Amino acid sequence: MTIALITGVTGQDGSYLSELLLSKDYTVIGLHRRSSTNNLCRIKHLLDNPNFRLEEFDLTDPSGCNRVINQYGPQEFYNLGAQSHVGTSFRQPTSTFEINAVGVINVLESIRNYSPKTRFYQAGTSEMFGRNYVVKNGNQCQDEDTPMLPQSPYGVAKLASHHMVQIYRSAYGIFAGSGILFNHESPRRGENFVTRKITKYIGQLVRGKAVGKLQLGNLDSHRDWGHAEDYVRAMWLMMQQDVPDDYVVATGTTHSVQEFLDAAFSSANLDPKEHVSIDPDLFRPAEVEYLKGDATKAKTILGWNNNISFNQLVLDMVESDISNA
Ligand code: NAP
Ligand code: G4F
Repeated sequence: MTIALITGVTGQDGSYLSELLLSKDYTVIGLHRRSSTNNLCRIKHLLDNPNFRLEEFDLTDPSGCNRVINQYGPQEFYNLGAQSHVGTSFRQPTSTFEINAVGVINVLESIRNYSPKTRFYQAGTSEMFGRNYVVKNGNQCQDEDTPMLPQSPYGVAKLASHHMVQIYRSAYGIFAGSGILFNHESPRRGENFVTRKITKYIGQLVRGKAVGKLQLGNLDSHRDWGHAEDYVRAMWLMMQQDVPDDYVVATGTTHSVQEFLDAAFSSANLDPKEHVSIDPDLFRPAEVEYLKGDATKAKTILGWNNNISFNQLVLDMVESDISNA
């Protein structure tokens, strides 16, 4: 049986990736931080699966990294753990860097020293591009060759780890690759990301439980939003190749936050103008204005495709939040 270790198993992507790997008969070791409250809600349906096990782990603890790598000698290691909120990274730059950059070095060092055949996936991000884009056939977009100029402490930390992955690949021959994933959402998305914040509020509104108006920040930025279920498939495909590499994973379409807001409210027959107000405190000190990925390389080499459209994604999230409100 193939053994995979997954950091960030309690998060959105960790839960979908665990399901995917279990469906492929992997043994999945979910690495999670000790918490004073129960944060296993996204994976509670997996806890009785005999091929799924949890181990306590923190990316900032090198000896713990050594312990799990030594204990399991996994074929694949998916590093999805991160302080993943861009806004928070402006308020907590040091811990964001510790987790998202130094934490990655901790894992790479453990693999290099104790299990050099382990294949390593790093959760890279379109946030690394910052304000940069290229123009292809008259289209503004980002691909693997677009220069990276991050605009947040989160983006800087992720770019540092992106470079580290490339160093461990070229200097030590480790099978390591970064997925440069553009925004991906789902009903399991954290509640303080803009899409889920909107759909959760709609659920409360429909059920008569909303308190006050929905407070939002910048509605003009554009994101390339896909569905997390589609994106974890790309992670797995990357680890099955003969040669490790980095890949952009994106839908190739972009929408403003305003467009997501309008689509979500209209799917519930509601008008956002009556329910939304702008809070200047929610604007970031620096913003990534425009993201639209070109995933040609992932489509050509990995055979990856996104199956779930923007409208289906919006509907999936709104319906789930109405059912669960
Ligand atoms: P998420 O839902 O916020 O999950 C993050 C996970 O990281 C949680 O399980 C969290 O554990 C864990 N974590 C945080 N600090 C840790 C530490 N010190 N040690 C070990 N684990 C730690 O994020 P996601 O949306 O699933 O994203 C997964 C990864 O992809 C992240 O690295 C993110 O930066 C990256 N990414 C996401 C997107 C996106 O649009 N979703 C796009 C590009 C890249 P707790 O439950 O204990 O907090
Ligand atoms: O939903 P967001 O917080 O996602 P953001 O900043 O794009 O980051 C996400 O995607 C990255 C990939 O590019 C990941 F690496 C990262 O881990 C995370 O998953 O914000 C999206 C946009 C921003 O422009 C933000 O300024 O929405 C704008 N926004 C407007 N009002 C808001 C809000 N964002 C949040 N979180 N909350 C608001 O009230």
